[in-house]
Amino acid sequence: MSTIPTDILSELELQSIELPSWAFGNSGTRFKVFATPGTPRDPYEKIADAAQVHRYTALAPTVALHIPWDKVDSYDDLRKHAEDLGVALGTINSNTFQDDDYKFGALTHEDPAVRRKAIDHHFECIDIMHKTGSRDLKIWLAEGSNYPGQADLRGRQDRLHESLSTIYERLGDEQRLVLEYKFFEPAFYHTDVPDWGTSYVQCAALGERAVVCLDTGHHAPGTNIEFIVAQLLRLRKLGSFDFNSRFYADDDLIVGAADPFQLFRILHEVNRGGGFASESGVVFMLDQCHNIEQKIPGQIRSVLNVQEMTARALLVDADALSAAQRAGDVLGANDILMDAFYTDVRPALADWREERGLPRDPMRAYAESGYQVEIETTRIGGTQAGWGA
Ligand code: RM4
Ligand code: MN
Repeated sequence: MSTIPTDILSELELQSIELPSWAFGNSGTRFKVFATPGTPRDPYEKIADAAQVHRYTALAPTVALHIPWDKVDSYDDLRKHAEDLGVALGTINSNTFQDDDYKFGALTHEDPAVRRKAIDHHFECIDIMHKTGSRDLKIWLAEGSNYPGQADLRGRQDRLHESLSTIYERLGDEQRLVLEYKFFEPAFYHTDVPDWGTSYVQCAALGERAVVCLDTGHHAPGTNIEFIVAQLLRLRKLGSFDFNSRFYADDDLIVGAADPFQLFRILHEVNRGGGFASESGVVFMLDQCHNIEQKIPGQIRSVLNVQEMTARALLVDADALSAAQRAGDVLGANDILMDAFYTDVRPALADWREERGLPRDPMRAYAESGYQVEIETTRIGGTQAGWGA
């Protein structure tokens, strides 16, 4: 008998994880970018690689784009290309962190001309969203200061609000603004959107279609991320995840690789808060870079990790857990949660795949497919994910 009951197996059917186009380009640390053979040379090839992940897992039907890294002449054409390969275009990510004008900020800059330029970039992203059929505009800002006294912290929050309002007003009725936070980097002393509270405050001031993006790598070590998930779901402000894992800072490693138990705890709170229901609007995206491993298998492993920990989270006996909580049964409650976490769901998920005409072992099926050999021999001169492309 399967370790996963049928109702949970059918719930897993609904899972969809969005892939970042930049995961397929070369990327590295600030010390070195190692080129990987077969790297995509343009957005079309990134989408083709992303489609491979979906093909072997049925878990990744959409691909997020980053502007300007994924700029093309015709978005209609790119959209059709994606559809022909069985995937769709997803979130559009803006970029205000690679231009000299933004040295002292973009949406928060003292100079209205610089703010205007950054706002116009977001307008361009919204125009693209209309063509790609994307719902979400995701904004991560590299803004802050390095030395106490350098910047007017308070004035920058006011300008941020003003700039975000102008962008928000421009969105279509079905579109959303998703604001991502990160506790440090590239600025070292203060960051304008460092935490979920600031993102929440800025989003709440905009309106219902402004929501928070939680990147799992963007917290100080030891932060209880599942608590933030529970809180944002309560407030109906959890817009999306950027999944990855980290040992020390913003490492962008394979989700669930560093701490599978943390991923389980996060997904348990997603389940508790109704975040798996499509009405919740929560997008489960990866934000990862594979700098020494092969990129397509890196993404296949990642979506399988999310599926595996989702299955375990769905296995938590909710009634027994709340009975134990109400009874003050400290260790009993903990046991119930740990029982689900320790359940090996891998054989049952292999069966799940087989029943749906998918390979039992997607990593192996991809390795044996010949796709990797083909891209390594035919693609010459693949580019970096973004920086220096
Ligand atoms: C940031 C953040 C964003 C990503 C940029 C490149 O740390 O995670 O999501 O778009 O990096
Ligand atoms: Mn991110």
